[in-house]
Amino acid sequence: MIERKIQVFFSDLHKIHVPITVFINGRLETYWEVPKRVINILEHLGNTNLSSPIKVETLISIDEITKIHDNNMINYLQALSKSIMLDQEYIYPSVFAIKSPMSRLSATHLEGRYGTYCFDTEAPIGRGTWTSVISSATVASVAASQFISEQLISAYALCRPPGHHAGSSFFGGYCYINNAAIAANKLLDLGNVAIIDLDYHHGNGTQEIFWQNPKVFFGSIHGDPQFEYPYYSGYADEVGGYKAYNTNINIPLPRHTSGEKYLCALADLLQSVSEFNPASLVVSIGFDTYYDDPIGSFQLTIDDYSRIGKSIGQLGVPTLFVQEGGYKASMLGKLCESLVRGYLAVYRV
Ligand code: SP5
Ligand code: ZN
Repeated sequence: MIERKIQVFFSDLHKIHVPITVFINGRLETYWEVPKRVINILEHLGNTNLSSPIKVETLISIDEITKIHDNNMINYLQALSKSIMLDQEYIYPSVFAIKSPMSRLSATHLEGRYGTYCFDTEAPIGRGTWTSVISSATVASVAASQFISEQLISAYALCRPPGHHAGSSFFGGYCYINNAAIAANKLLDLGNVAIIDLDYHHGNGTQEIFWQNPKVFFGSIHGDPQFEYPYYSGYADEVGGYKAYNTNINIPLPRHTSGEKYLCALADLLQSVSEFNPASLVVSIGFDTYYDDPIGSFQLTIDDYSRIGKSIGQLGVPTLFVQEGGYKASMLGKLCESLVRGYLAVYRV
């Protein structure tokens, strides 16, 4: 019997990004995107025979990031984060550069300029944010590099903060840099790449980044933006730019979607992935589809993640999982294990 393991990559530097609150509807609410999310997954996997996680100690250069993101936005993120004192609280944007002809889209005041790039009040910045964000992108990048060099059939980038709401020149929704996009861009060395986004929220950033790229397929299953964040994208009629027509698929689902309904949607999406015939697959994995997640509304159970893993594994395409959301921190290890076991159980070379 072949030993079936998954190569997991992580960094400890995520721990210095610790916002406490998020500003929604005039209230300061709990910031669910916490260090314990990654700590729980690592601890849990450590107690299984599924992986010997690799700690990433380096940081990629800004040049690596600006292959995906606008140079000005990245320099701004760094400058703003570094301008914050060690003992200072996290800061939030309060003025947003909407698309009015009167809008000077890039203000000059450092804090005032926050709303040039950030589209909501859910991506606070503190002193540690920059380093954490770069470490998260590095985890994705190193995972993709080793995936290529060691011809892995699976790997797991345990990224934090998440990335799928960050686009080429915008960020928000707990995300700053798009880790999955950085990984996918590297994986293009192997041939066309498919990204499927299984976070509860639409991957608006990833969709935007590859909108005109016919070599990268993007498909997302998520809470319908008619009622769910991020509201402004994720509708079924978004099928890709004119250079990449029909390489983008959105499957919005209603509140309270069951595991059974979710798996039907996933089967449809995977059929399209299969037709695209990618050399590799990136799965933006969010566990905020779990029934007990504090912000999601879907009804998935622990066993459903094993079924998701199996459906993905049956494709037979080497797969890099990239961690996105999922906020029931104490359950994330178990949900992750279920997904990975499902995938490894059925994958055939
Ligand atoms: C990466 C990711 O999953 N980002 C998610 C950003 C979601 N922001 C919307 C949060 C709204 C929380 N509302 C909570 C209502 C609970 N009853
Ligand atoms: Zn999410």
